[in-house]
Amino acid sequence: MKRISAFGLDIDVHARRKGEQPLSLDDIRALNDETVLYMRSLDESELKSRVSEVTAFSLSNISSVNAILERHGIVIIPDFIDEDSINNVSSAMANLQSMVDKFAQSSEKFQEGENYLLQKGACKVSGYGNLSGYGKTVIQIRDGQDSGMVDVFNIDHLFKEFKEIIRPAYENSAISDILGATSHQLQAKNLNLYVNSGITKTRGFHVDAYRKKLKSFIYLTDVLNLEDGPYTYVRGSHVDSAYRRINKTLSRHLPNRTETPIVPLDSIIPAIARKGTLVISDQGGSHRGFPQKQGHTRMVSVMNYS
Ligand SMILES: O=C(O)CCC(=O)C(=O)O
Ligand SMILES: [Fe+2]
Repeated sequence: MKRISAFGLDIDVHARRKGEQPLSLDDIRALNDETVLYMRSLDESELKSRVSEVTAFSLSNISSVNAILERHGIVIIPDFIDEDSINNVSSAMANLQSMVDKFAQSSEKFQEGENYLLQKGACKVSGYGNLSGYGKTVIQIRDGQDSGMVDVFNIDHLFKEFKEIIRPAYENSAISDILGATSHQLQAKNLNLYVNSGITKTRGFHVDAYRKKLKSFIYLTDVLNLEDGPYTYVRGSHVDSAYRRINKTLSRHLPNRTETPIVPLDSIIPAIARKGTLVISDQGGSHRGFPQKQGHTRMVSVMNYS
């Protein structure tokens, strides 16, 4: 900081004006909240047309699916698994939901069984590596920016329906072909599940890392409008751009270096889609879960690759 003296007074040239605050997570939240309001102002046909820009109606043409993924950083494939398969996992989903509800209402911080650990926040196990390598299904109710959202790590350890129906769907050779065309030798690893029930505040736009990182999601419930809390992606944000550089630079001033609140509004795509839809997404681009309306539930399975 440069100091100059004049009339016997020392003045900081770069001093903040009175009342000016350093950049904080509240500022990031304010920008994200405005973006949410903008999205809510769009009509249904505009939202539909955005979704269609990144939709592939068949998996059979691998190169066209791959072209969408490479160009936009996301591809949406409706009817990836059939209704019967989803119905066959629905009792597991209901069992899980009731385990979570009971635990959420209890005063316990964690609860452990032979095949599972339930915890509030990261009170027993923390860090992605430890959670995904725990050897049991870990069901965690998040605190912090997505308070109340439930992550289930390795859901296929606890529920055989996920092992017998959902994991094999991911191991479908068409997905390997799509992923193989974009990244070499990706292995399906942890099968996780997100449960959002009336999560009205969610973390804003962020990248998981500033590099290519693929995840694929299968919707297990219908996500028919913004109120259901669609996975939301900024198309084209996975590659270098002015937005990406600005976000990267500003987030250096935050405790969390992966927040990306500055996004081109016309490129935001809420993945509004029916259950059974597959979404393949490069998490190196800006994305978030859209905040839900009270009373709405979303369940989505997530395959991680390495
Ligand atoms: O809840 C969502 O849809 C967003 C999840 C997310 O940020 C992620 O999977 O990296
Ligand atoms: Fe993320």
